[in-house]
Amino acid sequence: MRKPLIAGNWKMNGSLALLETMKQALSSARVSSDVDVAIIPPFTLLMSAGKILAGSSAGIGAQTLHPESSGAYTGEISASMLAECGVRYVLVGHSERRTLFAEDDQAVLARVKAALGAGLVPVLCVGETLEERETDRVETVVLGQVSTVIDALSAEERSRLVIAYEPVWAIGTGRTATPDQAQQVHAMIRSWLSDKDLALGESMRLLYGGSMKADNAADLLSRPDIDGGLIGGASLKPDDFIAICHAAG
Ligand code: 3PY
Repeated sequence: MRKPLIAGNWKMNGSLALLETMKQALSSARVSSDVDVAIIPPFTLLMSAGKILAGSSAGIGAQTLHPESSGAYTGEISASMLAECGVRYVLVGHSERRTLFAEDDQAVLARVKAALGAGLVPVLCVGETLEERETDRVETVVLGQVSTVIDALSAEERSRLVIAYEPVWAIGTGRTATPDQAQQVHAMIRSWLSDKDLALGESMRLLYGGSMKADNAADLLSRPDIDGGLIGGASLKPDDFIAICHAAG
């Protein structure tokens, strides 16, 4: 009943040429309509992505946004600007934003609210560092990040959110959480959501991110609480990305 979502986070990579190649790959791959697909390129490619990928099965996402709607924020982009580019999804709280750009939980919440206000689907990224895992703080950290956002939203707003669990130690490192480790955290998040609101727990899409690749996707995606993937490096390789989309559906 939860439709899988496979989203490719290109980070500060990609080009017009890669968009064209991805479009060809997606149109010949016949990805199941039971899977949602998203391409999340850098800001500079968003307008072109809308045109190049129009007619393909992929939605467009952005990697971040500013919480204000307009103003003197040199270099920043607002939710309504993203919506005007045809963007559907926006990542919020990716660990690279949290650590490299000092976005704390309140900054993340402000961005989630701005995204929802513009009709975008926020993909809230949460996850623990290696040190937090090794000191048994996975639950405190992950549920802390989830609850800061969920507790500040209305039921209707919560229903429009997607959550991505991305253990920080598995991002860009080539290390992946084992399917059991990932499933355990996903089940913990879902159980917390269900305690709050049973329907929310049952309907919330929980993606796994952190070095998901063509050769480990099927195993991760077979777990009951893993509803898709937020794909880093493998999303830059059209054949690998398509293989992951096929593994989801
Ligand atoms: C990764 O897999 O490296 C990611 O950060 C996906 O967002």
